[in-house]
Amino acid sequence: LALAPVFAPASTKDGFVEQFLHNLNFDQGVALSSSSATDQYLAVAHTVRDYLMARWLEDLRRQRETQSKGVCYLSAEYLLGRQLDNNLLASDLTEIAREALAECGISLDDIRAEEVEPGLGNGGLGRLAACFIDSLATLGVPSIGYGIRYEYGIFRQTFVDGQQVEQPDAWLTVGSPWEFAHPENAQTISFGGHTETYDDEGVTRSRWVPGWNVQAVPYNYMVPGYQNGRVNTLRLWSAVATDAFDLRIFNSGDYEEAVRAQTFAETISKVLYPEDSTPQGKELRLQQQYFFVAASIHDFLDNMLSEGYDLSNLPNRVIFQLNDTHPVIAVPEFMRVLVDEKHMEWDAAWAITQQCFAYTCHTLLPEALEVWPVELLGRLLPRHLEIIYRINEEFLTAVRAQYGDDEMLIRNMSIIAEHPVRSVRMAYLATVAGAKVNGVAELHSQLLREKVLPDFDAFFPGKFTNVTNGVTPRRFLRLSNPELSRLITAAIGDGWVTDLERLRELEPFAEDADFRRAFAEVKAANKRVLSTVLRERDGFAVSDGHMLDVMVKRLHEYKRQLLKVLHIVSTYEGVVSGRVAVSDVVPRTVIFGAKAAPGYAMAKRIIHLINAVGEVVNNDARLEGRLQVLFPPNYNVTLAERVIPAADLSEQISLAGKEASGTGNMKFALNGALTIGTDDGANVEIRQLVGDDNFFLFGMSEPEVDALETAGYRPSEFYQADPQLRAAIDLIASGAFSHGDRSVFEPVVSNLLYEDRFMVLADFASYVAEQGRVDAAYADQDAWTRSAILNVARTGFFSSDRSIGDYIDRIWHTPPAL
Ligand code: 26M
Repeated sequence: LALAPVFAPASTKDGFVEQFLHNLNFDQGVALSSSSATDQYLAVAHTVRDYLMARWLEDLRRQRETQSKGVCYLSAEYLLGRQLDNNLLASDLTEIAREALAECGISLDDIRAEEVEPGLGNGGLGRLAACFIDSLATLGVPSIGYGIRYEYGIFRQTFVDGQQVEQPDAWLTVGSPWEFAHPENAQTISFGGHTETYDDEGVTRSRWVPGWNVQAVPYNYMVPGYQNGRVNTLRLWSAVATDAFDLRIFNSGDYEEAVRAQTFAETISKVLYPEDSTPQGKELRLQQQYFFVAASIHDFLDNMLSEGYDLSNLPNRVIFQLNDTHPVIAVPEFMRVLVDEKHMEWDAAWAITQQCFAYTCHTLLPEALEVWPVELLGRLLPRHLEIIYRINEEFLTAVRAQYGDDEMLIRNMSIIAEHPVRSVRMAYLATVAGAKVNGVAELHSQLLREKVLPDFDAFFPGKFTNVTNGVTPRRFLRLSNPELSRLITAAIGDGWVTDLERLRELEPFAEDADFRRAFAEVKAANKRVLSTVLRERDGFAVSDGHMLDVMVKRLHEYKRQLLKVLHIVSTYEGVVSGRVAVSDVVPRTVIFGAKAAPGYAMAKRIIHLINAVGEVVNNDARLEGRLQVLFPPNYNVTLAERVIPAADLSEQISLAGKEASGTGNMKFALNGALTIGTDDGANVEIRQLVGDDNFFLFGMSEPEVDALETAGYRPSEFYQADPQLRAAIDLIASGAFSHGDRSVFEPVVSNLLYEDRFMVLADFASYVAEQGRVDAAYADQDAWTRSAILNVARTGFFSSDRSIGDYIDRIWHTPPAL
């Protein structure tokens, strides 16, 4: 009965047409002749879904039935991007769909444009999670992704007078055809209340008496592997009120209050927090975190374990991978289930927990490390706070046993910080609890061990490891750059799509003049496509024949968009002051894309400055159109897929030691852009792989940054000593980009001169000199193309398939694919 055959449409044009028309009629309730583009998009999506369904149901069943070890990837963010194209590619239906729709008088390209991307993430961390679930499915790893189904994803960015204005991202308004709600599998998640002890046949136990609860309703998303017949699951939780949301009000019978209180529960999954580096310690954010990890853990324990499962075997059955500290509250929740609910001994439960979790750190910035005030945690999750205290006590006892009563060491290693307010350090909790802790690039992992958590590295030998990030070659090469994909496949076959190291076979083609010509034509074609997109999307006119110089990433001071701005201003100033002949300016179009956290005032000022500089530079006839600055609003995955394949130059210019890895850097190199970058994050590994001749390195190294910091950094000295830098800063300060109003960018200028935490001024001269080398190199187009080809050929290492392989070898030890 359970094995009743599942219907799958025929993988032919006619099969697709039939299913499409069926879905248009029966799901959308419209005839083809009266259907809107939205109807058509939804019906196409449902059709693709129908092809994948049989495989999905089969994989869901297998994952439940096999008791082999699997991965639960816990992430508060998944920045998925559009699904239709990806799912068509994965199921090898793209051409069939195109022909089928053409027969109905519909263009597949028009249909694609209808999809609103699910932007359930901020930036690198969320996009990494999306790449990882793609690789997990493609590699056939038993796994499930767990997260939150935010009703509003990352805000839509608009510019008003050059300043960022945020709009809500109502991505669900036409409904999402890729999700399946399962209210029958909802979990009840509790909050608040108090704890108590009780006598259980002579054993004193603790229990949590919660104050309120919400329902967590799972929504399943298909995650198809690339043409391998596998379909994994992404399970995102949505909050709905229970009948008895606030247990106190419910019991008192205050009906109106009970109804009013219900809407409150549903705020939990309402909106993604748009910060990507500075946690604000907001109560709702902690509610979100506990909400999704508690639901996920219970979902796994309830549905994935066989009857009467011996919990001491859990380490052979599951590993929960913590994507940064956001899901770390899972650790005390898991302990609470084992000890309070399953009545396991503390020591046994802790031994299991320490094998079932692993933690990935994504930062080095101290302000980005999450801490939760004890007051807040104790109010929301009183039992979890008790458990954290006990974990800490036993940990510190072990530290004392090894090192004696070194009070400074104990304070430094304690999971509980005492200042400025008593708080739980989530990274420390994750490090103590995790079987492994990994950084996301070689340099980052090294600095994590040596600078951020050295005491923990000494205390837990072998716990720290590295897994360098990667990106999925399906979305970021095969789909986003179809022309380059065709060229590569014509040269070396199509095995690279799932075995990206095979791009190495392209190396000899760098010496082939015909191949170089074809490669350059692809780049030019991609620029024309981008130019059309930016004209239609934003009304921009992109000049022909320019070097396309791109800096796209979240706006943050450490990423140093300001360094790029100073370079632009300096070039502009050179021409208008007569220091440089305009004919000597190598024509460039600089493209920025960046969202600022809404509460990050300096980041927003920098956005304003970029727009203001663009306004002036783009309209000054003295530049003869040789320098263009474009800042399309609302940079997202969809735009990334257009910009990256068109880029000549990739800007990866963070202060050394601050960017954990970067993943945009990998996407650009894979698409044949050359990088100008510092020795930071994964740039280090990119440069090692592509070779010094094919990478523009500048700036201080991390040890040099460290030395300058120690010696005392005074940015004004750099300003005084460098006339070119002085002229650029003076021009901004003069009001040249703010209609003569000196006050507008005064905070930016002052910050650079008197603080400059990320040493923009110290690296300015080196950056400008290296940009000179970029200009010179670009003059020899054929040599540039040769370098670009070598970048593609040598960066196959950065496939997320390789990253996942490393997680399996170094951390998860999961068996090979089913
Ligand atoms: C925390 C608290 C409250 C609200 C939001 C947050 C938060 C959300 C996202 C904090 C950090 C977040 O992301 C950090 C991030 O994206 N880090 C980047 O991770 C990438 C993948 O590993 C790296 O490539 C980048 O270098 C790193 O900056």
